[in-house]
Amino acid sequence: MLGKFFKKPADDLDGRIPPGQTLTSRFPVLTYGPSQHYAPEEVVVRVFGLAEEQTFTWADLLALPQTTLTYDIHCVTHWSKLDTTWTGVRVVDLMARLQLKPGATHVMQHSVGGYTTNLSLEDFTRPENLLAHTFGGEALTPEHGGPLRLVVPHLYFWKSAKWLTGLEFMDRDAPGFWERNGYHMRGDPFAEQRYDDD
Ligand SMILES: Nc1nc2c(c(=O)[nH]1)N[C@H]1C(S)=C(S)[C@@H](COP(=O)(O)O)O[C@H]1N2
Ligand SMILES: [Mo]
Repeated sequence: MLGKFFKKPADDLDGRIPPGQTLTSRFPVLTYGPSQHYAPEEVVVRVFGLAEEQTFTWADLLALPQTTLTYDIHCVTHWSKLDTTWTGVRVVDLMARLQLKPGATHVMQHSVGGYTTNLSLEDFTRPENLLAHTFGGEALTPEHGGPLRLVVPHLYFWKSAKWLTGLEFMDRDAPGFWERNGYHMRGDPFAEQRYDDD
């Protein structure tokens, strides 16, 4: 069959590119303030708030199951990148080690440098979400959030904190850094939830 030698027709992408987005093959860096630079051995993710307090070091995280997944990412600044491949600990595999307290409905991601971003537990516990340390088979670079970042691909990419240091479980939704500055509380790219009046 000749067909298999041809590239997929462009219309195979139907449904993958959210409204208002343009494809890029580059990987733009978007950071408010400076990139953070530190060694993997310095990584600590602290779980607090409405969960039994726990900390995960780099070694603790590497001892958990490691998963590699490929998916598309979408930035609110109108770029989308298809088929990005990430390796790390699935959020659901981390969650299996946590003890949430009654009433927990949301989580705030905290980063080195003070960046924060909020998610509902429903959005946080999707099976594809990763605490990622590897991108495209290589250690995640500092500019892109290495040694460790979250990746929540079904929402705009500001919902994926780079340089993750904390997961704070909460009994209500609360705005993180960009959400306090006018971005949408949820940020679904397919619904174009860019700003809080969208
Ligand atoms: N700690 C931290 N995480 C962050 C940001 C940031 O400024 N600081 N920017 C967010 C935004 S707006 C986007 S689009 C993505 C960009 O990730 P990238 O630089 O790897 O493309 O990271 C998100 N996570
Ligand atoms: Mo962004």
